[in-house]
Amino acid sequence: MAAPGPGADGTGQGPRIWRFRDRRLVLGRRLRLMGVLNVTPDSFSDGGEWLDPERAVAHGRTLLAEGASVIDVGGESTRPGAAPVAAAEEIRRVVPVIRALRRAAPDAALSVDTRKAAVAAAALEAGADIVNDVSALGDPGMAELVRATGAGLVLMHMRGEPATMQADPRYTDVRAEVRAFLAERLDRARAAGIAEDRIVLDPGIGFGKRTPHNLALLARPEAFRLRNRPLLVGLSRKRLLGALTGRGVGDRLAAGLGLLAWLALRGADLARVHDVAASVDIARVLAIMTAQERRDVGA
Ligand code: HH2
Repeated sequence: MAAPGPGADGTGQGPRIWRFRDRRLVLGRRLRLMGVLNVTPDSFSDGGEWLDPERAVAHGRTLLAEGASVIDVGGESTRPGAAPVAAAEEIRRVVPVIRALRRAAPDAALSVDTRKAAVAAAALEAGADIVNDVSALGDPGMAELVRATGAGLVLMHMRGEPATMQADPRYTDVRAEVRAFLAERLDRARAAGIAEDRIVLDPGIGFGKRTPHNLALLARPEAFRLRNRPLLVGLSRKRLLGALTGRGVGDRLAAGLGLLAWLALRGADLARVHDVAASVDIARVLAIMTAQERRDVGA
């Protein structure tokens, strides 16, 4: 059976619109990229690189120029074993960068990668549009904040907490369990009054999952397309790529692009990556080839 291509999801329903604040992103035509901008001292692949706000803003602008559809600014590492960061410190890290990026790129879609409603509130106030919440509404204040501001929301699956999530994660049926979790959080968001078209779903590669779990999730990303919402997958430079190739964190570009191509062909809508320029080229070429194949089949 042919893999579902960009715009297809097994139900044949695309394009999909993602709304956030007064902006929107049309998804489903080709894989779009969310560029990672970590302003942390300890992120696993780029920790410390963008700590200086001026350098961070310049890098964000570069990612936009390379074709990122969203810039995701994060002030807390959620890598396995990471220690939690206080809200005040996270705010100190992300707010100046978001404010400056908003000024520099008034039309850009900006997200804040945080689990804390207080951080999300400060980031939205500074000009962010989207809350990328890897705890999927774990903070009781988050849903109301997102509803009241009209922000976009990423709901991601995580088993446990970053500090301990890789200790011994077990699943009976990882796909079914991740899907059920996302369905429950999607219901929770809708019950809180968040419009469905603000929401994107993410199976959370590497968050409380071992390699066989990650591979099972990646094999069928369409399993997580609930209510025809867009799908985001984060893979850039992750440990999984090291497990598959034996390569260190600085040497996983080709492996990541291979998985990116797979996701594009399976109809994922967004990928969260560090290496935007190369990813944009792959997404473009695959979209062109998929369209060509359709024309040939239709001819
Ligand atoms: N992965 C990371 C952080 N945020 N958000 C979503 N929605 N999906 C992901 O897969 C995801 C995410 C971890 O990657 P990174 O930001 O590179 O590392 P760190 O957490 O160490 O800052």
